[in-house]
Amino acid sequence: MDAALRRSFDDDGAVVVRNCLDSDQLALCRGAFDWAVENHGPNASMMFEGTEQQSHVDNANPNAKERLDELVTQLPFGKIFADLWGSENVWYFAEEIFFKTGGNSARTSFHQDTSYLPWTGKHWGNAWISFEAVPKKNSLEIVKGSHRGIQYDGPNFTDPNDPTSPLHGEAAVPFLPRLPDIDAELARDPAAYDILSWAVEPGDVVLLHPHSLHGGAQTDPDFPTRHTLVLRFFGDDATFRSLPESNSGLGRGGILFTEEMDKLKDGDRFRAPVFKKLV
Ligand SMILES: O=C(O)CCC(=O)C(=O)O
Ligand SMILES: [Fe+2]
Repeated sequence: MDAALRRSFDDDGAVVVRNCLDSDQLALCRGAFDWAVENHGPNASMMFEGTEQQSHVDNANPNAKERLDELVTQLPFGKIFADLWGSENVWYFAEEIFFKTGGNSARTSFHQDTSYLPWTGKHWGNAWISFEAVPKKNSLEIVKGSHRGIQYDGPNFTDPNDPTSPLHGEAAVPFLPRLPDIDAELARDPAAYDILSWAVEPGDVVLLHPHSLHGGAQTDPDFPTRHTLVLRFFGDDATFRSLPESNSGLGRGGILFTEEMDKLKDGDRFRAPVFKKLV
């Protein structure tokens, strides 16, 4: 792997890999996406439910696990993340589905996945795979270098007009600071944050560290539909870090793989036999 790519991931928290997936691999990913939309799992939800801007999200569908564990053996991410992180081992965590349609889906508000998932460490990565040619204005956006920054509270994705409405809230232990309203600040001053985003073609994949502040741009009449499959991976430097105690509805280990998370203590290596080892 190109040393520059490794350095960019380390410094910036995200890189784009052009032509990462060939057409056969992309077709396998699309098959998994379509199956997931037809077969909602217990964690499926509507982002901004009940508004015109709602969009479909599903996360770690247990009914898709076998199929996705098989899929990731056909994809290059084990090797790519081993090289990108400098990790001896790479495991697959699970998928997330983002389906925005109707030409008016709100953006996925800026957030860190680590507000919802009990994770810390350097060796974490999301592979963001979209099946359309996505213009830059509708693509994933990452605050450059924020994977090295503090942990914020996450948005609860209930009100598209309030992109920072807190998930854990004031009473949470430990308290996490409320997110800045990155979109509002950028509207006032485009230089307020250094934002990374790329126009992508089918087969290009954005790799990002899930602690980075990131958001998925809205759809609009020029680009009405986005189908995105996110696959998450971790390596040697991946540690369990419990979520705040709060009335968010998430337990200390989140809502995914709770049985496995219950066995882990703060500071334990993030390991469980349920996660498929790729490298
Ligand atoms: O595609 C999106 O809208 C959001 C993606 C995201 O949040 C993620 O990859 O974790
Ligand atoms: Fe995310």
